[in-house]
Amino acid sequence: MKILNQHFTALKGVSKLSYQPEDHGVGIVHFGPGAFHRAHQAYYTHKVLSDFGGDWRILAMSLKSTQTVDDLNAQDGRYSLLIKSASGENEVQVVGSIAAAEAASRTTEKVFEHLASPQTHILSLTVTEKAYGIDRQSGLISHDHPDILHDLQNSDAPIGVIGMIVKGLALRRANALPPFTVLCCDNLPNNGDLVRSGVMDFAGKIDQELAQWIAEHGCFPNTMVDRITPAATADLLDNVSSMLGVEDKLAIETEPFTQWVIEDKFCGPRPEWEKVGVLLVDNVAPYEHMKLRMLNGAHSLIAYLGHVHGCKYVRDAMAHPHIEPLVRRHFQAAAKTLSPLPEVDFYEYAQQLAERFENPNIAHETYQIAMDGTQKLPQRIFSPAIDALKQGQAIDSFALATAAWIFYCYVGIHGHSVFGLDPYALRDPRETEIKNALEGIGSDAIVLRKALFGLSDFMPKELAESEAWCDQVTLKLACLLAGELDQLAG
Ligand code: CS2
Repeated sequence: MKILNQHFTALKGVSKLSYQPEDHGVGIVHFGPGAFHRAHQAYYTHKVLSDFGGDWRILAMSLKSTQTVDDLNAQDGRYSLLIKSASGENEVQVVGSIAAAEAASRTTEKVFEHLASPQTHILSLTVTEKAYGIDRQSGLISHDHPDILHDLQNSDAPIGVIGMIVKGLALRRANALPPFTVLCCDNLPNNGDLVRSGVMDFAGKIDQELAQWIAEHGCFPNTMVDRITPAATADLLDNVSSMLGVEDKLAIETEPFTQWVIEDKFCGPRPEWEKVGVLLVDNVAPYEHMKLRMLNGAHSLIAYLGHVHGCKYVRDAMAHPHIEPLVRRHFQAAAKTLSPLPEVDFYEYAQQLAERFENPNIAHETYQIAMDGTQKLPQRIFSPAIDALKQGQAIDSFALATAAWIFYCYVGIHGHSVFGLDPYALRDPRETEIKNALEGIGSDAIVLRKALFGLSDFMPKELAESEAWCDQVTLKLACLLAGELDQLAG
């Protein structure tokens, strides 16, 4: 939308596009063009296009929603990214790396056309943890995931992530092209390896030769992605309209900090992301552990404690006299479970995280982060807890995060007269199971703890069988139920 760009260019503090997006071909297909993608991968690729050019525009596909797709197409893929620093200085960048968008619920024709084209080299993904339908323990596809079930029966017309990746790869093979690199950018442990494993299992079930070809030629680098990006709200869009004098339905706010670490294991060409700040490494695991355990783990702790204690935003929890010390303690507990990373001081990283969380200009809702707890806790809280147990380190902060999640589920289902909270939706794919488990069992901490530990394939054996772990979670939960937040730091 030319108007968007012209309006922006007239305003002070707005970086206009320094390239003509239409001059650049599409080289990437991306699934999941939500706020995070637009603040992160699309931003890095935009910087490459700005500084170095290349045919690296992105064709974006939304699996579930149609609104973002319509808005993207109406704005020619352009949108403004508001980078809000703690000091109050805002920077606005117009991003031009998204070429067009499609909604899977309508048609996937253009997406598969691009996936089968020699010009496309990468399929990147930010679809959230729950969308894949891969069992985390076995790495095999989950036969109770609706998309997987559908796609196994209809592999030519898939509706889910894994089915679509496999169809895309099958088309490449049929066209005698090398595979595209599958770049998973979701907060999952060993995200590339996990997706490879699910793809291999799915492909093996529909076409053995295809599975063999993927095994030999496929590339699924692991990645670590980081940029705090709240979901866009009506307030944000109003602010942007009045600030810029133009309506931008896709505007998003984000923080100045951004990080992307990728294993340099691509099947073909890629944008020169390393020239715009991306770290290309041999092994992402230590970075990923650091981020998942310190940032995301603390985020989950904040989300569950904060939401029930009246902290609407992360920054409010960081200003809460009892919650803030617990967050700082969590950073330290998580850091103790990590292998050293050359040139990274975990203490400084923790300091930086606290400052990022405190950013007064970022309105990151605790309720947003609280979503999908069953999908997030395993890698953020349970894995470091298992390591801490093995190494004889303190587990109380991980036990607290787990108790806080149980308490959040309990309050969501029953409400809480002491906190004056009405019930709320948990927004978790296992919400019904959680509800059933907590139905009519009262409010005793042991009983509640046992009920949620009993969810199938949820609590790892190492923790479920640890008396110390079970006791700690029960103890913390009892404090929360009694409204004794001030007792938890001890
Ligand atoms: C958050 C993440 O919503 C959540 O679960 O913890 O989205 C977090 O903001 C990002 O991973 C930061 O990079």
